[in-house]
Amino acid sequence: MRRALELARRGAGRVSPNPMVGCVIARGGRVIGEGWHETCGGPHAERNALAACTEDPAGATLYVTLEPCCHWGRTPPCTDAILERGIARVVVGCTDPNPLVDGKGVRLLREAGVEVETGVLEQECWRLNEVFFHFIQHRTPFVVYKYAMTLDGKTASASGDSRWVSGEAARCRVHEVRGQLSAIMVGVDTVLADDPLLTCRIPGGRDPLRIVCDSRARTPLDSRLIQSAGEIPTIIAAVGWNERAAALKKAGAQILLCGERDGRVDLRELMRQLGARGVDSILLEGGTTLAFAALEAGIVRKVQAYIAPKLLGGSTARTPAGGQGLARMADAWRLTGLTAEPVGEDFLLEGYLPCS
Ligand code: AOF
Ligand code: ZN
Repeated sequence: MRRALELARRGAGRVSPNPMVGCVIARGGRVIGEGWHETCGGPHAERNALAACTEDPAGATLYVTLEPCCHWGRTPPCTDAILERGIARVVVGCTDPNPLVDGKGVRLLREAGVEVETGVLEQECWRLNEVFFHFIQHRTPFVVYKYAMTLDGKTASASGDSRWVSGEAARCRVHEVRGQLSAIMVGVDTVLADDPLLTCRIPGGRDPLRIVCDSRARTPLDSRLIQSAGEIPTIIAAVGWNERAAALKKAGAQILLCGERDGRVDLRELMRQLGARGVDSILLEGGTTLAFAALEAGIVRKVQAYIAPKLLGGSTARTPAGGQGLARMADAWRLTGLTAEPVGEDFLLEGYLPCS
């Protein structure tokens, strides 16, 4: 399964909106075929592995990171291919939450007499396609709330200096993530304070769609975002039409009108609208107010906190999420599946929040 995971990753950036899937066929501890899902619309991992077999796979074991499909999509069902070639045993990483599959692939194989084992390296297999799995179930973007802070929890000094909290390796990693997710979202206060460009600045990287939560359409016409809106798609999410919105539209931005909640953009509605446009993932990058609002609205699925080995102090120094905050410790949002990983001189802590 580890090898199948490795193979699956080769599909990165090529299979979207499909999941990355890898497959290994083995007999008696010997690998006789390998394959992965290479392009959206192309054959699935199982069919590629079966086609690559160096001997007849009848009676062999097939390891696959995702439950084999049993439906006709752009390609025929993998379960048919598995049965036709006489595979005796199938080992599955995680279930395919696609409502067209969702356990039916495993059931069909079992009913046909194939021995099926599920849940092998399940967490790794699930994480590999967390965006796909979320989007296919909810049709709203998978939101990653990312921030960098000092070990004492500050995102800037008391005087407002924030360049840079984290080291070069961590900043480089953020650009990689920007290239992997569909969109990046900030609050208008971040645009007013930092005038960010929000592009992916690694060689060969792809720029994400840029979204500004800007209820009153205050994004300046001369901001770097709007100046580049002709080349890089830019959405201003506002609550009503006004002259500024009209001018931003003329300058190349798309204006998305949403309902209002507490004087701000209704984030849950915004997520539904973006999902309907096919935006499957968002990196939430800035604004302490927006961060808290996003947590409160329950739209955040994953948290990525880069922690720098630095101390700043300062009772007025900014922290990652501001807003009103929660009153009681017992009500705190609790992450699950927490992992920690050194990235250069910093640590990256990642965890998940449940759907609400
Ligand atoms: C598998 N193996 O390698 C992949 C699967 O339009 P299609 O035919 O490509 O079907 C896409 C759906 O098939 C996708 O939404 C997901 O549920 C599943 N992907 N399944 O057995 C694979 N890529
Ligand atoms: Zn399939």
